[in-house]
Amino acid sequence: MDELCGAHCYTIVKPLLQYAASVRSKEIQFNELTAKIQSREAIIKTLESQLEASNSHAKYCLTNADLFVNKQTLVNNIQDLIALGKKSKDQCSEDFRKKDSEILTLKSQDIKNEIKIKELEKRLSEREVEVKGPLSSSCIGKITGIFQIHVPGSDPFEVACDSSLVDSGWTVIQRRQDGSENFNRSMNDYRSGFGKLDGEFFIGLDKLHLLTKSQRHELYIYMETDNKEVGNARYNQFLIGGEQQDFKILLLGAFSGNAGNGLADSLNMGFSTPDVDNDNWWTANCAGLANSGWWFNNCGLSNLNGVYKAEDRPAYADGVAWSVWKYESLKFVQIMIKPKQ
Ligand SMILES: [Ca+2]
Repeated sequence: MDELCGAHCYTIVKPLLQYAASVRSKEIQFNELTAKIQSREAIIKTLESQLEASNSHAKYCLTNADLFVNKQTLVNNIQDLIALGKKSKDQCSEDFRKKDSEILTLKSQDIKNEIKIKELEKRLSEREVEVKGPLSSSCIGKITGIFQIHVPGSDPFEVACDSSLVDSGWTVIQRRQDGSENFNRSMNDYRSGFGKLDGEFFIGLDKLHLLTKSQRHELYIYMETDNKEVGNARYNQFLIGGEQQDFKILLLGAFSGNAGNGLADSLNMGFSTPDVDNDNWWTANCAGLANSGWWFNNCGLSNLNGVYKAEDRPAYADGVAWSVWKYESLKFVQIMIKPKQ
């Protein structure tokens, strides 16, 4: 080059040539570097690919593991349930045994309680007797109303007490007031009694016998006419015999009152009904003619169980009669007894 260019040329060209040589060297270096980079990039891609593959595998493995865990959990749960079921069954049997035992205990307790209740009721009843005294045998001390009394020879029974019509303590044995009750009845009905204690009724010959036999009684008959006239007949003794004596009036004692002694010929007479003739009329039955039950003689001066006459009240043979006082069928009658004090 020195020969071709001489000194002058050399001075100019030499730096250019040196530069070109330098550029070539750089190009080589660049190419080498580029190749290196490409190689690295290829490696990176391979690695990335491997990594992805690895991730995918890991995921698959993870899913399987999860499934395994889930399956195991399910198996465990089922085993738990089976165990629980078995335990429950055993527990239930045990519970049933316990319940049976408890029921038996309760039943036993219940029986004990029942006995205790009965004992307490008995003591309460005794206490009531202590406080109130024994069940009353009459209406003495009672206000007007329905009360239970006890008379020897009978279970306690209810009676109508009247403490307002005359004075206090009367036991009502018969009442007529509106014709609501039929008094044309058999001896059986008159023996056991009929009607309503707060309305029209007859107490019954059996009770009347027991009451008047239990202690000495007096008799009061209260009567009202259609014109509101008031009559009374009072007897200071009253005793009715038993069935074997045909429920005969055994005692009447002394009479007092403004209505006359309508029972004068009934003393010592048995009770007659349409089906049982105990009267003194040999050829007929007064009770059958009067459609009533009463202590008829031949036939007599009274018939307070006669047929109730609602409007027209002449004293027909079968009316509610106390003929020694009024010759008409009465509007209101109340027959009462009271122990003598
Ligand atoms: Ca007769």
